[in-house]
Amino acid sequence: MTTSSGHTARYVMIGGFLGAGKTTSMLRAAAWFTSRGLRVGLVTNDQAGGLVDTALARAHNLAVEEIAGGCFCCRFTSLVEAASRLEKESAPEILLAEPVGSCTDLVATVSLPLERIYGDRFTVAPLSVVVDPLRAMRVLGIGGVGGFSANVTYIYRKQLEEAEIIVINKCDLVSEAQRAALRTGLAAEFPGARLIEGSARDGTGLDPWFEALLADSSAATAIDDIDYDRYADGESLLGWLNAEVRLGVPGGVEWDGNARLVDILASIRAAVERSGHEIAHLKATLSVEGDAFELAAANLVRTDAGPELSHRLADPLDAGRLLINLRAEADPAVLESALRSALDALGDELPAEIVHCEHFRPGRPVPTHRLTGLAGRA
Ligand SMILES: Nc1nc2c(ncn2[C@@H]2O[C@H](COP(=O)(O)OP(=O)(O)O)[C@@H](O)[C@H]2O)c(=O)[nH]1
Ligand SMILES: [Mg+2]
Repeated sequence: MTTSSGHTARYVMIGGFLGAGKTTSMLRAAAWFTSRGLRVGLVTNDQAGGLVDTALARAHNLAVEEIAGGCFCCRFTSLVEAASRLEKESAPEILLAEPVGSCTDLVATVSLPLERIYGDRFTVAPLSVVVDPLRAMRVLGIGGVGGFSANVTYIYRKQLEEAEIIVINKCDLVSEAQRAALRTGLAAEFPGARLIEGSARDGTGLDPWFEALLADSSAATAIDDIDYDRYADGESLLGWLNAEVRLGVPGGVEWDGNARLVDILASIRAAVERSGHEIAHLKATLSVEGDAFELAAANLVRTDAGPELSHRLADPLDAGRLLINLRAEADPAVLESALRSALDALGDELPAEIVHCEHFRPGRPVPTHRLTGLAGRA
């Protein structure tokens, strides 16, 4: 099957658990491909709208389409439509797609359907799964304590099981000994995957990965024994909160956006910790009203980690728009009250108005397609 334009894009899916570094890696990959003269489009994905990842991609001046309200596998048609819009807009040769971080079974529900149904439009690159080494050591029982319950861990392992490339990211955060222990553990448990080690934040160690994404085709097989009841239970244990907040007053007193953003994340973290829950990812952007390119971004990826700024605002501001995306193994109502208490703590000097807030547990995954086997592979 060929499109009217005859255009074929390389579909590069970068999976991995919440907070592993998928978006940071995608932005690195986008820069790497672009510097080699390739046109790149991005597709971001989430269970809800108002995405920090999309705001970040736009701030990097990249062509991006967002699929909100469900994962790629459950909104497969939206994925293909998003690709079509990008094709019209900028005819990307590389489509970088970030699935929801609590999603798995992507070979059966996304890669194989793309190959079999839309093989004229897409070549599928190997499926990558990015891991945060500290989180991976906890989940695989190699080091560290605390974390998620059994069915959330089940999703984490299933993600790794279908990976063709496992990227041990954030190598800057671990010792050589920890890295070696993780490498050995991953190689023993997931022997079919190629291992890459690097740091998306500083861009080191990733060239062999990007070269493979450009040169190789996916030969992944679908997970053959996935239990959708466990998967659905794991998903539903994760509480989701996406909120948009107006901060400050146009023309009013100026304030330090970078510092306030860190304060807000630190208060939310403390409130979730007091209630005894594990944060998977808390991310936020603070942008100057009406300017998508001027923003601060901050994240934290474990309850016992502090917030880190990854992008800074150059100047103080009077009014800004805060986007918060929080995923934790907690009742969503706990997440909402953590947000409200963090905003209350700002006091009268920085007025905060929540303009949009969704908090929920993701529903059972019901994929549009689920294909298995190797039929149709070139
Ligand atoms: N130290 C370190 N932090 C990283 C690295 N890559 C990503 N991060 C941070 O990890 C957090 C989550 O990253 P993000 O790309 O949003 O993860 P995603 O949820 O998988 O898309 C952010 O604070 C990033 O700045 C890395 O190589 N080293
Ligand atoms: Mg992301």
